[in-house]
Amino acid sequence: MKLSRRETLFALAGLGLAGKAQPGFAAPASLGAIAAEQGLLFGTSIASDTLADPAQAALYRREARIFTVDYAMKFGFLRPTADSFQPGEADAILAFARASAIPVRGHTLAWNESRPDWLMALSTAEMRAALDRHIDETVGYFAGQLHSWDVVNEPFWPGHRLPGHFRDGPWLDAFGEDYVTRAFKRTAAADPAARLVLNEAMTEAWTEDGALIRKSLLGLVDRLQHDGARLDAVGLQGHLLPQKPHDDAAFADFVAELATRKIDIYITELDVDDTVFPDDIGARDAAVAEHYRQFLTAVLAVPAVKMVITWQLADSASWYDHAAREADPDATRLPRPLPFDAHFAPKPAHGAMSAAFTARRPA
Ligand code: 9MR
Repeated sequence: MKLSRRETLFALAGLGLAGKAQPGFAAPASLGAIAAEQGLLFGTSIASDTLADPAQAALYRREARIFTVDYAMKFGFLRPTADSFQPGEADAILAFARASAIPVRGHTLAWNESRPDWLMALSTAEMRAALDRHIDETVGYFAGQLHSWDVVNEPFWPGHRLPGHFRDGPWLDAFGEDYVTRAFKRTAAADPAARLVLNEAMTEAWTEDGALIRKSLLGLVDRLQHDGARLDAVGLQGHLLPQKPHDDAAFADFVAELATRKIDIYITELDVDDTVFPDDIGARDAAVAEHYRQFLTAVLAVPAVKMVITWQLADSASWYDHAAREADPDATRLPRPLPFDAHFAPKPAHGAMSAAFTARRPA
């Protein structure tokens, strides 16, 4: 049997040797393995295009000890029309993960931004029924296969100027603020084994909005616990924006305050926006790496932080890359927000992340 180079890489990946087969660089130890030595779970989000590219699949399998489904479990993706349910891509990701014994996080059940047109045309009573049915059916369908669910995603958005700083959208319209507790209780009933996570963005920003989101999030955790809903972890996304004010030490204090609620903390969508860094790739990669190092060093000092997940692993798979190409198909300055480049070679961010993981004292 003669194997193509891609097939060879694919086969070697199963032995953990894929990096060594690639010319031009020696594979460093995997981020997942380095993190695991400190009792930390490292992983990445994943979409179906990764499964279609054997070299990329090998990279993801080698580096990650947990996956989050990037978009294939979102409401609008699973239910493009009122009566359809299309779990095919999510099933393919689960099968890929299962073959390597990598646990998977479901993302996400109640997010006011995933709202197909058909949903927005429903009456309030129909919308309520749609959320209940979505949770019962979707959580039931994947029950027993998931490590955790991001039950509610991004509940707050001060820009919408609503009471409590809640994000506007169908679920808030249908149930008011109680949609959050309702979603947690229904998810717990439909899959008692999955850990239940409240996921939020922008908590790292030291801006007026960031402060409002942090305060509102603490209040929501208290409310869920008061309402008797099971909450296992809070997910802090970590889409780092160097162009905005930030304070890693103060952020770590906020994370420690959250952890006093006896919940775990997951960093769920880590990446670094490189817009304001130099065009020169060496200088840009160094600046991105330093940003990762400082953020992770601060936040990993909090023992409740049990997991770090990047939003994809390779620059070419990043939502920043996709957005840049959509804005300008001929774009030459493509974003470099992640630890691996478009050829799947490790970047300085990889070294910075390894160093921050290694420096963490095991809990
Ligand atoms: O990476 C996701 C991208 O493929 C989708 O088009 C987009 C809209 O559904 O969502 C992206 O992921 C987002 C995540 O679900 C929530 N936090 C922000 C992420 C980046 O935009």
